[in-house]
Amino acid sequence: MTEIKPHAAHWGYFDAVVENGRVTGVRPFGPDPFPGSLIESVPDVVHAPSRIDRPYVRRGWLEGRRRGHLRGADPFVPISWDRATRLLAEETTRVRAEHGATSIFGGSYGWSSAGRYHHAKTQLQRFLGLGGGFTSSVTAYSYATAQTLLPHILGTNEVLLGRTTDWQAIARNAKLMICLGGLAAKNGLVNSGGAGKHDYGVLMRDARAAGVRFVNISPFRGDTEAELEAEWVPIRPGTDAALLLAMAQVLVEGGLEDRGFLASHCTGWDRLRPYITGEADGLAKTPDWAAPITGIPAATIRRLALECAAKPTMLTAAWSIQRADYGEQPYWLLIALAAMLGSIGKPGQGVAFGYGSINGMGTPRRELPAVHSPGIRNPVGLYIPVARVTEMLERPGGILQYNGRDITLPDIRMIWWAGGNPFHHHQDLPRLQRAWSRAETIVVQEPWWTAVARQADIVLPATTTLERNDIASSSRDRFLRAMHQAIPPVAEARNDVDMLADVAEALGFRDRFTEQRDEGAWLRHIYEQWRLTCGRLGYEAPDFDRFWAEGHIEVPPVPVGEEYTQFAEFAARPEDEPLNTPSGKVELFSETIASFGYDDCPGHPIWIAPREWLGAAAAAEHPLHLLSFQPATRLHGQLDPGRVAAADKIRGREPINMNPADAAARGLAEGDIVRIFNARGACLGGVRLKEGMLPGVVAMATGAWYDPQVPGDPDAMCVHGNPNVLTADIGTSRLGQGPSAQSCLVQIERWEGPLPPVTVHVPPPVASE
Ligand SMILES: Nc1nc2c(c(=O)[nH]1)N[C@H]1C(S)=C(S)[C@@H](COP(=O)(O)OP(=O)(O)OC[C@H]3O[C@@H](n4cnc5c(=O)[nH]c(N)nc54)[C@H](O)[C@@H]3O)O[C@H]1N2
Ligand SMILES: Nc1nc2c(c(=O)[nH]1)N[C@H]1C(S)=C(S)[C@@H](COP(=O)(O)OP(=O)(O)OC[C@H]3O[C@@H](n4cnc5c(=O)[nH]c(N)nc54)[C@H](O)[C@@H]3O)O[C@H]1N2
Ligand SMILES: [Mo]
Repeated sequence: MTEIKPHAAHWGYFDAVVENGRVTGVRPFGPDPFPGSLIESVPDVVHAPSRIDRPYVRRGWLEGRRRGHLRGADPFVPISWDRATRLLAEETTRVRAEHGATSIFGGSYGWSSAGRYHHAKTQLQRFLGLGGGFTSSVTAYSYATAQTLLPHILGTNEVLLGRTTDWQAIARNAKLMICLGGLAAKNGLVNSGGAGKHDYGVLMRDARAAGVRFVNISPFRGDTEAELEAEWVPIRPGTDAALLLAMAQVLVEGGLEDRGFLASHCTGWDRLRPYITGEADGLAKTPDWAAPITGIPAATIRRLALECAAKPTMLTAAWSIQRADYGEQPYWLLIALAAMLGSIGKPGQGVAFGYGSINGMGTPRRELPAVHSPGIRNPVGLYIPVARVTEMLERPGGILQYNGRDITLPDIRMIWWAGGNPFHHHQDLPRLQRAWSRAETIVVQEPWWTAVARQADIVLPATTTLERNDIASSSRDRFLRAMHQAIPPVAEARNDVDMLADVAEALGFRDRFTEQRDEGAWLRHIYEQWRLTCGRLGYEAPDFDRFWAEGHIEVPPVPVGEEYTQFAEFAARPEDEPLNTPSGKVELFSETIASFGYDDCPGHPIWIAPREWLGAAAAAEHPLHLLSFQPATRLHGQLDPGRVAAADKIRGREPINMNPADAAARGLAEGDIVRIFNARGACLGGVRLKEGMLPGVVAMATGAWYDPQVPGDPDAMCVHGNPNVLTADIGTSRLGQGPSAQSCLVQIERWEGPLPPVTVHVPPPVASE
């Protein structure tokens, strides 16, 4: 018997085809003009050999090898759910009693699933919060640096997360769009909370058709698709701040800056201007100064600056630009450039971040919230900026400076992770693995034997979304999806909520955790809460039963012509509609940031050479700049066991994009297996030649599951191609403390040895007690 079940994922809505209790296929969601290929991997991953079939405990943990012991090599002992529940209740009680609530790290960063109720991290944090508290984390790997910076400068993070000036406004008003990092088509395959309509590509092509000229400023030509007919301006990674300063200098030299706007809408121009002209430090930031830094000819810099001043211009940067050393600076300077052009708040102009980073940025939409899961109360106020996890483990009792605060780092004894994979997402994995060993007990909830599950002491098998009912929803998407359970749980997998509810019961707070609602009652509850809010905002959503039966809701589109420009009110009436900054204006100099006294992020934006870049002395030994970008064939590590990711690999290894000249200089050809290395680590990859890569720059997608040749050895090579064995783990600055994955130098050589097998897609060794 064949059944069709409505469902959704971060990579799109789909119908699951179910035969005899198995997902055997998918069908794209009707209204989606471009469903993308990622849904094709769904049946493969749901029934993958790497699914975790039952709870396990690391044998070394049972034998007392805990704090100080490197994880990843010991076999796992299968245990019952009852025993797992008992162990977890005992361990949380013991750790809290002996070391206090802050010794449990529950930051648990990660994308988890699109379903808003069974959201693993949210449920884990509710559980840990109700149980007495935990050390948490703030900000996201995606844009941590900007999230911390932008409230100081523009008083909002909407310019980063949405709602931003929409594509309709850009198409109708702008004539030029400058895109740092391009507008990569593959990034639009995805949206957090699900994409009902992948209209990202359609919208930018419409803008092109309406006459917007695109400029792709990026080391990679492929960061804009051919239809946009963009001018490609190759730039050395990590040097965007220098380019923007030189464009600013051209404007000042020509008297082209909008002095009226700078006076009425900005503060601090008097501090930034002398830095640009060189009056402050004796170094004018001219195009001739920037040319050798950026690799962009001075004439091109000058031409671009003059064109911006002559035409209605939208400025944007990909989120990747701030996931790099001193990533605060290019973002702040892009805002400064928009301020100098006086374009902030003008129809379809100004500045916003991430049009090329995710589906739904700039999609015309009403201001409606997303359905969200129940809230979290953490009685412990302690948190770290998300990407400082290794440092937290390494330096208990130490001070971490962050955004004007001094955070005393906790002594972590227990790590509990659900819905994220630090052995995918974190930088310098060899260093993380060493720091990770400081915990006494590590708990991981995962559907698959990913690297983080292999680095755990207690492994809890979670269901996938196909095995439960849920609601997919995102404020960046006009659709809402009923996710119907398609199949029974695979093997002994259980829902995250249910496993936590059982531990809560053993600890005496089950009813407070579940609020005595089951899955059905929770879905009805969070939906009806959302419907109430929508009603107040002027949208009448159908009741829950109708929504559930029909499988989705489409919120009516914004009428054509009703375009949205962010900051329009502020631009028109700065006195009455001030920004939420200390001055009420755009802060080109921030007294607040200056007061922190950070030399790595002073009071106005500056050029600081990255620690690792092509201009650094270290480039002599490791002469290639490695960019690690978001994969076209997966969502991070998710879907890696699926057919789409497998088809793209080279002899099972992640491809590394290289300019043919860099390959030839090393005697390499398309399809060769190479070893990519630096002082931090090494991995294998497969050569893919790309004419559109700036020479000296190589690029590898994230997400091939970390597969050390010797499990448990932090110095072992990853045989599969996870770039995070190579990346540096340093906060962008003391302000943002974001990840700086994009600042990374490497060398590449042919792999001469026999090709080690990739073993990470089958379960690790199992043993008896
Ligand atoms: N070098 C480098 N590193 C990067 C980046 C980069 O550009 N370069 N980008 C960074 C960015 S922007 C991000 S957002 C991060 C992403 O990092 P993550 O969000 O940690 O990556 P995912 O692979 O999506 O991890 C989600 C995990 O949740 C699991 N999961 C899925 N559904 C469920 C569920 O229902 N229950 C439970 N318990 N688990 C579930 C999946 O199996 C998966 O292992 O990576 C960061 N890392
Ligand atoms: N298919 C797919 N889509 C995704 C994701 C996924 O895993 N798969 N992940 C999603 C997530 S969590 C996020 S945060 C977003 C991230 O969105 P982004 O951060 O925008 O994505 P990236 O692919 O890391 O970077 C975009 C491009 O920036 C360019 N770039 C890198 N460094 C520099 C630099 O120094 N200067 C300039 N000018 N350009 C540079 C690179 O060539 C790269 O291709 O993507 C989302 N979209
Ligand atoms: Mo992200």
